Amino acid sequence: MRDNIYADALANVAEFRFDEQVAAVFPDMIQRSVPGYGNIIAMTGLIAERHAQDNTRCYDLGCSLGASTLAMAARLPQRAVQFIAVDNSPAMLDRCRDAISSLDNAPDITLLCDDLQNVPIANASVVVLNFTLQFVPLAERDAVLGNIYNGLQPGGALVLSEKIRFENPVMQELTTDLHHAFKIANGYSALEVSQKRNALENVLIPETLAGHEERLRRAGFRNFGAWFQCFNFLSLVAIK
Ligand code: GEK
Repeated sequence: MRDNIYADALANVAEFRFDEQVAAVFPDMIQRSVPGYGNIIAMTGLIAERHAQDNTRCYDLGCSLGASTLAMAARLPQRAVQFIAVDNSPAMLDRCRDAISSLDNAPDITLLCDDLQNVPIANASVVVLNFTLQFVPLAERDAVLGNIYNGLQPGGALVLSEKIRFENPVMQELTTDLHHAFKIANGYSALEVSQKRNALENVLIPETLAGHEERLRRAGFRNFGAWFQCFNFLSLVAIK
């Protein structure tokens, strides 16, 4: 289904929420809004294949419709890993459950409808945070990363993908403009781009690459780096 949520002029643009309306159009919305999304999901599967250890867990925090979990599961057939997919949006999780159960040979995935901050991470070899930490209040992000570090097995990997901002104003303006051009090229109107930006204003709080690196270090990670970037969208991998 095509994302037309912000196509008509709205008298009041409400704060963005992951409700039924968004869940219904989510695959189209994220493909047309996040440059590199398809690559990041596919490579998440490859990273999981490299780092998953038997008799451990692979977590997908903020799983939406389960794209990252399914990419991991596809690369890890017949492996003794448990997949745990978490999202606090019931609309997303219902659709995720339907999508998984409609698959032939559906992988065994535990779905948790909860705030990811309530989910203890234990015996993990892979943890994925694909475009989710950006929605967690800033003051709570250190605890999320600490929880992940503590729950990872040695050799385990965290994939952290985020929209970022730049300290350098020229780079900030350039990447913002290019991201908007990407959305226009994908069929969104200038009105849709601007109303969506307003809806996300206080909901999606991007940080700089340096901010993410400092947090990873505070959490305990010593080995990490960016493996993908397109404009102001970045993915990091951190190894325990
Ligand atoms: C993908 N990873 O397709 N606890 C649990 N879930 C949360 C929380 C929270 N505190 N905050 C937000 N979410 C997915 C895409 S979308 C990214 C992730 C985007 C959930 C929220 O309900 C939504 O489903 C997801 O995180 C973010 O690769 O829409 O830009």
